[in-house]
Amino acid sequence: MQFLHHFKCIPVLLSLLLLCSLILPSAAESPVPEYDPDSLNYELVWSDEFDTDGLPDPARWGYNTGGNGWGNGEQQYYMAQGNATVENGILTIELREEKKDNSTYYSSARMLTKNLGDWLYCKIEARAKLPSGRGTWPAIWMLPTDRVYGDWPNSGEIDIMEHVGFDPDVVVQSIHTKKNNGGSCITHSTAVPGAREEFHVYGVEWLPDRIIFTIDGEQPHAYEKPETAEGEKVSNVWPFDQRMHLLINLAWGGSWGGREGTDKSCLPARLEVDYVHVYQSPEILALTGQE
Ligand SMILES: [Ca+2]
Repeated sequence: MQFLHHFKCIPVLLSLLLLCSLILPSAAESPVPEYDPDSLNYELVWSDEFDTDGLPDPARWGYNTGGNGWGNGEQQYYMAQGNATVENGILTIELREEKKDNSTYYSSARMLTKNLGDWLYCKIEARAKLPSGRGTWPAIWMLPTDRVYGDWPNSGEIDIMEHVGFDPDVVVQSIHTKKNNGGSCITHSTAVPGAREEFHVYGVEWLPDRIIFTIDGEQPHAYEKPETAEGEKVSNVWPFDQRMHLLINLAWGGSWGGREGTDKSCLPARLEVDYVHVYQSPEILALTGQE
């Protein structure tokens, strides 16, 4: 308020304020640094080739465990051990029907790199072979590590690969934000013939102003940081300026995977992953103060 006392004439003040608003970016809209997306260099910063037989490397992977449906009415129970194994260079997450005390349940695994691998702007490539069968719902995806803008969906979600068994060989890649989430998320489906018989590379390139989805190096879909309306929070449509981590899981049933029922004759079902590569660009790290 001290500032005002230097001006005797309100029209002059208003003119100056208008001029400033035209020249200066709004503080709320952190400006996107200038870069050439076609000339970025990338360096491998995190990877798992799954080349050591046994349990997945605990220095790279943790687990979410339990069964409460995971917000989608999913039927599987996620275990910390026994459903995710590495053999012959491949990570396998196996979804099984289990019998115990005359009751039946479904076991699987949900692995995540939270606090072991967390990145702000990166390129991820995961080479994977998807399971078959109505009710299977594998995913390779990202969630915010610090939930700076609040709980889901306010801090965002990036789905690099989702596949539901009732819609075989169709890979779905999506963005969830506070404004667009769940059934109204921003999503794109791509036919990937042979996705359940052979390995394909599913990826994302996450930049300060766009998220580019990839499949085998093609770019079927991109989400550009939108312009925000007057008074709308940037984080409502672009919470993607905070670090995120990677998740890999195989769900059973639920609001989407089980939409057309489940057929347990497909069990055990397997999601296989040959490698996960995470790259970051030194140029982007420098531009965003992460050196
Ligand atoms: Ca491998």
